[in-house]
Amino acid sequence: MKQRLLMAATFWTAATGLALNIVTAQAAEKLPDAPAMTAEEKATGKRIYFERCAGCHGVLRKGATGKNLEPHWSKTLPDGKVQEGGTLKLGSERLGKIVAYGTDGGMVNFDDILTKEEINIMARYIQQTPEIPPEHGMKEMMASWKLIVPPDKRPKKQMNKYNLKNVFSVTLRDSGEVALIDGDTKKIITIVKTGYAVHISRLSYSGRYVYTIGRDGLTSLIDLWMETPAVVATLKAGIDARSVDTSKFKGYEDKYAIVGTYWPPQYVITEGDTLKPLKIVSTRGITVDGDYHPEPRVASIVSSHIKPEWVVNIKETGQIMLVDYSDIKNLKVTTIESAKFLHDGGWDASKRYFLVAANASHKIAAVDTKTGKLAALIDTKKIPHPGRGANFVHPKYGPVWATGHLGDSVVTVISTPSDDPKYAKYKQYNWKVVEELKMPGAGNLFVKTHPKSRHLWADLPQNPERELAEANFVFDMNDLSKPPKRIEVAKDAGLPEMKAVRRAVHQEFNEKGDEVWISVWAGKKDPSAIVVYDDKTLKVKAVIKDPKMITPTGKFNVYNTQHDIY
Ligand code: DHE
Repeated sequence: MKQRLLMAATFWTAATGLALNIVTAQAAEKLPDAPAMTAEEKATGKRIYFERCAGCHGVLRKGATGKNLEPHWSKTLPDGKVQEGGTLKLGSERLGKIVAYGTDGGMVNFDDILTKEEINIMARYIQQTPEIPPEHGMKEMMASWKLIVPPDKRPKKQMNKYNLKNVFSVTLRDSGEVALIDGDTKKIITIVKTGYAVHISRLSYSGRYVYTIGRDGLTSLIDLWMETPAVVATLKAGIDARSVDTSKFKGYEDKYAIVGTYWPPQYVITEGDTLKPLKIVSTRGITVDGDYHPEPRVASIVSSHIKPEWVVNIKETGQIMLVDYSDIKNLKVTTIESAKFLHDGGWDASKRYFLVAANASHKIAAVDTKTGKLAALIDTKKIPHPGRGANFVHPKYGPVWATGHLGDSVVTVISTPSDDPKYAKYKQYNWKVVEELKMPGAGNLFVKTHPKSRHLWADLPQNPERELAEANFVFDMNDLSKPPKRIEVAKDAGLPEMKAVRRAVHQEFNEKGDEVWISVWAGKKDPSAIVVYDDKTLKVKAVIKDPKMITPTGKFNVYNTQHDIY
């Protein structure tokens, strides 16, 4: 039986199978030429690389959470020896096997996603010199900006009868769309065209506008007040992107948006209600180790509630930037050193501290947005991946924030500070890992709870075992010593058996905090679903299915996203 991968850490940490050689500089061997490729094959390789590989290995292929995939690379070690490696050394046959079957070190297998011919193309493509994609400055952004409905032509009040607070913005990954679903009736309100494989949706302070960001950098602004909510502006902020947020501080409500891009490595500040680009800031620079990096990508961004600031996390440099938007002509940025490679994260319950995964360092970095300093760098098990994490009051340790792990079978629980005198006795635990809740395997992507819930939900979509990837695990916060209850999400969805794993991914609470929505993410051509559970009884309340609902993944409840409730 083919193993999807031994460690579920995989899809984030690819291609450890690539050989390394320690040699002296003089002994460097002559490498073969890159294999021949037709223009058509190169175009296919380029597309697949962008869709499947760039997220982990980087556009320049210098590696991040995935390995370096340049044809040849070398670096000088502290003892003066030169370490060399590269795809040319490995050759097409070996690379083809790595792409097809993955490696023990974490590279995911692609033989169930790509055809044999595509695998062969990829094995040859990554031996070619990486193309440097074009820059995307103000000229390109202005040319791409589309103001479809100007603010003065938009409604002055809500023109529909939906309970907007309980609307869910759902990523339909492979169709390049977002479905807006009425959380009360569970009916699809509308499906709007967006960028390719939207990563996240974020809300404006007022809750009127949804901002989505496609992997292709296309940012879309959706007005929920229209009779049928629709896209009112778009901006191509770059070529490859994952993050967007808005200004939430008093006096700046709905005024600005910020879009972070993987390529070019930069962020752009735009008008909040039009997406007109105002200022672009490059993130190229020096890593926490003191080396220059040409492609430090913008990972998570979050908007402060206590200052006119965004927390912008730079993946490859390990630097956390506090971007003060009170005067964007004279922009002040505080740069906080943490660890590599910064990825996703969320607020603690007080919304003073932002906790972000430095996944290659197996650490969580906590920033104090009040003092503008690093509050803590906490060692965890392998590859923390919190999504936005989960805040709750632990029966023994008080206020805590939790993260799951791609690389280990635990949910890590970290004590967080609180100004509330009733939690003063827990101060001794602050920033310590107070508990590691046992999961049945590695491969977690998201954990979720709600202030009104006593349940902590955790998924395992990247686990190699189908049965685990298709389920969710629910901890009872009143007694965390009990093993989590297993919820058979894919079975509950009532979908037919299929070749593709029906991954149960990403949980989101409704506005009231009494329902949990989980996506069943199958193949592009397979039926998918969202299963809605009653959070108290853990019983199925509804299954949302529709032929138009293709590959649902992330779900963002308007109220919870607007107020950062998790
Ligand atoms: Fe994500 C959040 C990057 C693959 C679903 N993902 C994030 C964030 C980043 C990121 C930087 C934080 C954004 C923020 O808060 O501002 N994700 C990446 C990648 O680089 C990676 C590893 C590879 C890639 O090529 O994109 C990747 N992510 C995935 C998926 O394959 C997932 C499971 C399915 C999908 O839709 O693509 C996926 N990522 C998500 C979701 C969130 C997310 C649902 C938001 C979680 C939340 O609750 O806020």
